[in-house]
Amino acid sequence: MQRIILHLDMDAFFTSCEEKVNPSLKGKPVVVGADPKNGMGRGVVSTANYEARRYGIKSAMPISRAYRLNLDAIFLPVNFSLYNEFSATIMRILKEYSNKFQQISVDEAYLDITEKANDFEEAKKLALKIKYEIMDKTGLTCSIGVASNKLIAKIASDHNKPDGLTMVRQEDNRAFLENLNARKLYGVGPKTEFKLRALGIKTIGQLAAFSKEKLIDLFGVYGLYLHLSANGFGDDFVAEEYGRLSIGREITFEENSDDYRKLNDATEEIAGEIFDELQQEECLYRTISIKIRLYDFKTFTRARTLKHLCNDKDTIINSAKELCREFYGDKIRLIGIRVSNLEEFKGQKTIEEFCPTFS
Ligand code: TTP
Ligand code: MG
Repeated sequence: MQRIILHLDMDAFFTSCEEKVNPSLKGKPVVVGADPKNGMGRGVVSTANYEARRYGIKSAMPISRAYRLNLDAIFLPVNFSLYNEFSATIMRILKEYSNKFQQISVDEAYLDITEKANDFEEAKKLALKIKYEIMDKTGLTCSIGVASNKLIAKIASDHNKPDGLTMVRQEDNRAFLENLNARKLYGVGPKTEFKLRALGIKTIGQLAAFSKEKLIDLFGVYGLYLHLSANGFGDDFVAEEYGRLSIGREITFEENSDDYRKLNDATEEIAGEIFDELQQEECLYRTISIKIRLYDFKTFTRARTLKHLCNDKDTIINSAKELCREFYGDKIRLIGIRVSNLEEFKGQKTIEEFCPTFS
């Protein structure tokens, strides 16, 4: 049975949230990234709004480079709790449209709407309704792709950004992909692109027409994947919704540090962000883990599982600090904290109500 898959991706998500809560930013080039220090920091760009992208500023670029590209851009630090709040509203809206819902990242999700729309015309109406509802409830725009599988739906949502809606019927899969750069295929990065170029392949159409056997010879199973996806075949399974498995954050220090106070400060900062997200998601946790990366990139993880589910910030901080103690005096490059073994709050107000044996 042919399925109808919808992929939604918010437009310039982090900066759009910032503009929504601070409308004076609208129309100006805005860049969100860790440690911005007005463009002088050591962090990288998380995202840039479309005005800033005109200057060539993009995700993953060092902040210092973005600053050189546009001295007038406004640089903002990353405010995860704000984006999580918007994200939770958006995901709640989406879940109302289908229980076959799969959240991929903070601003991106798939919906299987086969049972909600008889054909692509109805699917288009549904997609527009989703766009209007998201605009109405959050004031943000998104781009949607609707197709017969996840691969094409994702490429389609990116096809006409921002505020786009791109429909690709199954019979049009090949034509839609024909002239797109092979890099648009999920999993094709710079290395594969380089190898494909050496074979004279630049577009997905050229990849589709290339010998399947030769691709398998050169790339193994991945070659078969390349052949099938270039020809428009892809996975169309959207799992029924399941809860979050874990919530985590990391901080890379500006300079490697053996100062335990810096480690403790970072622990408190990260724990605060994780706690905000736990509250957003209405989750309790049982396991706290830390990740420590040393100056030479040696990486260690340690974990503690509590007897009971827990919902407070101090337990995250205290457990993480205790687990970190082993690394006092080491030159540390990165610290990460994660809580897992999550369970939904189920409406209870306090931990005592949820778990009467606690305390
Ligand atoms: P994307 O959806 O890739 O980008 P975007 O929403 O900012 O812009 P677009 O309109 O092109 O979809 O990522 C969603 C958010 O994830 C983005 O706003 C910031 C964050 N992010 C990073 O922190 N680092 C990254 O390298 C990327 C790509 C995204
Ligand atoms: Mg996006």
